[in-house]
Amino acid sequence: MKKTLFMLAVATVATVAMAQPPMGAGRPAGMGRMGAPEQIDVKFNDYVAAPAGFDQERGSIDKGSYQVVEYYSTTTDTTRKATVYFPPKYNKNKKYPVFYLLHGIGGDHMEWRQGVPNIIMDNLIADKKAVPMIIVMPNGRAQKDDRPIGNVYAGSAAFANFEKDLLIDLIPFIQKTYNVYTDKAHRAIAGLSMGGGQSLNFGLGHLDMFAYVGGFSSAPNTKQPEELIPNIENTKKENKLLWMVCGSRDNLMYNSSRLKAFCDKNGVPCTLIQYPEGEHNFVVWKYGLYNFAQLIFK
Ligand code: FER
Repeated sequence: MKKTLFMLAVATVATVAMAQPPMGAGRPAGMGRMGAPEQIDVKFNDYVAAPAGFDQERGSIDKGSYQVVEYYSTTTDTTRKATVYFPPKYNKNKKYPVFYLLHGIGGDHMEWRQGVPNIIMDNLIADKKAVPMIIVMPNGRAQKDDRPIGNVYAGSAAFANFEKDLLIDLIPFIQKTYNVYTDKAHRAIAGLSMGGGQSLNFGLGHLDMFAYVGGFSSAPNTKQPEELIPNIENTKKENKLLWMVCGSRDNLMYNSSRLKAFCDKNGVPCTLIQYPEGEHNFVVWKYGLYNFAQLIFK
């Protein structure tokens, strides 16, 4: 009872704090600090720091580019936006794999830009640590008005609804608009916070569509492990990568550690790195992108 009251109080404060999120870039302070302060015993994978400069622009290398694209969604019956990253020396005559990279509860198709995915990827590709790929950063709030305004927590259902938009509308749009591979071995999904929960839910829920799945500081929209992995042998056979990171100071850790504990118990290969002193912010998410991007399409 005491715990329930405490959680209610935390939830109420969170809702009030979220009522007027700041406009534009940046996210409300304290996001991710709420949620069950539950500790799950789990063995983390080793943390290896990213090299200095991994997120710094280098003068001497080829650069990729961003484009905001629009597609019609039958799910919402609206035109929706997505940011697309094209790798350096993008060539229409070459086929590319596609990585769907999802934002958090207060963001939209522009939020990931705070994490400079273009710089991180340009550097990785120049160093041959990642293969050239197209990265699609959609708006994961599948509803008619998909702007991150008002009480963004009230729009949680739209994050679940994005499963339809992604599978029925966005992926087919990307595949008919760009010269990309269409098999699951060339499709990855990862995201931060709400987008991490979506990636685990949709990625593990559609093993025929995504071979590589990542969750960075995944939020409480993450389904229970038994729901994510109802058939252990099938997941072991079909999934090529299940990779997670979360900050040691992030109260949302339990969403990741609960899945990691289940995987370890059942022999499902799974990585969870605890970012030392990490909070619910782009320090952890940039690290997630830097590492996840090196492990996919190989
Ligand atoms: C919650 C705490 C955090 C929650 C969502 C979040 C839906 C998401 C945070 C983010 O995306 O940054 O209780 O419930």
